[in-house]
Amino acid sequence: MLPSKKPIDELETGPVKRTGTSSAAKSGAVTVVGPDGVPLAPVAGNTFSGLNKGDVLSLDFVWTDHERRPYNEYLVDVKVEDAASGKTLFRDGAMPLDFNLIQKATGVTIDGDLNDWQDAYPIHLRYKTQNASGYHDPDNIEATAYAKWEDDGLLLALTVGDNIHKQSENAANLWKNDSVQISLDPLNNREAPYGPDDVEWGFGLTDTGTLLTNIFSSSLPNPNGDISGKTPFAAVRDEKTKRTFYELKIPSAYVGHLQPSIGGHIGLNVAVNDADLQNGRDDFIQWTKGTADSKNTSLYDSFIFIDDVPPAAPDETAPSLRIVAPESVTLLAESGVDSALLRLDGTEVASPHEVSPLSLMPGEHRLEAEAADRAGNRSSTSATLTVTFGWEDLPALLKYAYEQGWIDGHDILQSLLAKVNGEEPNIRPLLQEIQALSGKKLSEEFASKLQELLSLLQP
Ligand SMILES: [Ca+2]
Ligand SMILES: [Ca+2]
Ligand SMILES: [Ca+2]
Ligand SMILES: [Ca+2]
Repeated sequence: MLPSKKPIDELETGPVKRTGTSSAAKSGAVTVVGPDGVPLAPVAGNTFSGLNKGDVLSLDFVWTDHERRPYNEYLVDVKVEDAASGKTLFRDGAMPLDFNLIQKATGVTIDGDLNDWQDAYPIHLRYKTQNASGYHDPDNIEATAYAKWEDDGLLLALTVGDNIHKQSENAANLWKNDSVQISLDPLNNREAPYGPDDVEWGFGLTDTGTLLTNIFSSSLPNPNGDISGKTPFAAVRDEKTKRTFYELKIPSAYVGHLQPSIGGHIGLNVAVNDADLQNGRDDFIQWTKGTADSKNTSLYDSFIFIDDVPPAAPDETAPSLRIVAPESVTLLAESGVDSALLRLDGTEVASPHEVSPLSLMPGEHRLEAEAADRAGNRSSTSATLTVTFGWEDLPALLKYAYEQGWIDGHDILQSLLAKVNGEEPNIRPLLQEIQALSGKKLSEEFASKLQELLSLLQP
């Protein structure tokens, strides 16, 4: 499969490229099954004929599985069958998709733990054409590399499968043993040999645990040589799984033309060197040619800086609502609520809504709440607010009215309280006094409310 320049949710076709290897011209058919197990339909046929050795066959298939997976790992089953004999010429049951994409980094910690790379797009170093020896043994050397960008540099992570870890060289010679080489063509101007903007860095984890960083190629004013410990780099060897993890940052401060921004392009190549038993380098594998074999940035893939925030899982949960009463009425809604509405007796009120004395007459009141979240899920709830009022509530109400200034004068308050504090409710003299004071020592509105309340208490 050719590397994709689009993230998985925008992928429309999966192009299969195959180079003829047989001296006799071949005819046949290519089938591809997607990561979800569904065969991909060819865009314009899946057969070929007259494919000679060295000929390049390219066929497009319609990509249908857009589900994002951790580390953007999408495995397809590719099969090439010979038309004449029906024999399988080629089969890779778990061929991973590669991407020429550099994801924007958020929250990456350079610690050798690649858990923070699950949203990154991979390139896989696993084909015999990528191997120096022209032969590929997955146990001997294989790698997956990821790149991410920050405003001030490029982050890279590699998980390397290697049967024996060996690194006993110094920084300048680290390439001779197990190590990683990164080449950048920041201007993407594809020069050979390296141009003034191009750099080649190397990273190694020694057998004693020392971390080596060496700049093999750069032009002034960019620094050169052994910079071990000066830039962020971590490496961890796991002997159980025979894997070595590299996590590092190439800061823009060290590479003048490295200025990542969305939609920008950079030439990038990754090589992994392997030494196992002998002193020097046994083998290496590189994404494209031009780093470990020659110094040629025109052979590099052009990678695109993207900011590909994975879409959030669809929100199908309606917001939950709760009405809390009675001193104040508060609408409690979950976060993620886009709009919420509280109605009291059909009139919209703010939440929280203070239920002040006398603002609601005794009896039942209807509370209704509605909320919607950004996904358009709606929910509603309602409650009944029952307001009670009795003779025993009058002293507190009068004191409250005095504090509010509705009763003008402490003597008036005392006079009213005297009529209320009796053992038996005696409403008539109280009503007469209220009538006489209304608009004078009692606010007209309070007097009117109080009369209304007292009339409800009358037998
Ligand atoms: Ca990490
Ligand atoms: Ca090896
Ligand atoms: Ca360049
Ligand atoms: Ca090795």
